[in-house]
Amino acid sequence: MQKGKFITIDGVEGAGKSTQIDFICNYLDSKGINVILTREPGGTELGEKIRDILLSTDTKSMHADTELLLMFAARNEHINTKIVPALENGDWVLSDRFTDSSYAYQGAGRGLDIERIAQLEKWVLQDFTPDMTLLLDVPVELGMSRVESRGKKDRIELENIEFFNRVRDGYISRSRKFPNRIKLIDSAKNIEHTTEQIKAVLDSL
Ligand code: T5A
Repeated sequence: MQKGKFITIDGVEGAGKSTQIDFICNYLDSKGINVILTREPGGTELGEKIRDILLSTDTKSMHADTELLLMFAARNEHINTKIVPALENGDWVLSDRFTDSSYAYQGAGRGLDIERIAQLEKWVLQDFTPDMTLLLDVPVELGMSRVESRGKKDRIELENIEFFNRVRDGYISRSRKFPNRIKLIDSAKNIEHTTEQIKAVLDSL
């Protein structure tokens, strides 16, 4: 039986997820909540190996279905060996990205059939779903400009602007489909403005 809460944070590149994760962990900690931070793809030893395959530019080509299946393979390991045991232990889990990324990147971005993603989700997750998803929204060009100084791009970051605009639209349409779970956060202004909105939705949880 699940005792802790499962929170996910999602959005396009440069939306500010990593920046806000620090705040969320400290805020929950200040409330006496033990929070386990994890990420996708990855989060487990096997998942991190799959992440390397997925994001490395040494991977010269990958069929879109393979990309989707690898995301869900890593997720299956993640849920069963890390997330669910932590929740059952009474901890809260914060995941940097989760299944909404697959709908946005492989669905809206790559153009894979949403129904097939839903079938995989049903198979791997059954009815398991985050208690709350923080969707950090930023115009794609602004997000890109924030991460540009990092230099070398990973395999997915090499996609063009049209791809990321489809990803962003995919996220927004998911937030409209699941308004109770997915909280749309405007992350286009300064860091403090984003943090204030996140604090308000965490308080509601
Ligand atoms: N993926 C993942 C899929 O395709 N399908 C899936 O199912 C899953 C799970 C993973 C990749 O995998 C793909 C999606 C991704 O392409 P990742 O590790 O999650 O990648 O990394 P990114 O999304 O690339 O993370 P980024 O680091 O690019 O973005 P963040 O974490 O959102 O941004 P952050 O916090 O590092 O901020 C970037 C810069 O902006 C500044 C920060 O200080 C930092 O310098 N910043 C702001 N500046 C001004 N105002 C604000 N409000 C700011 N917020 C942050």
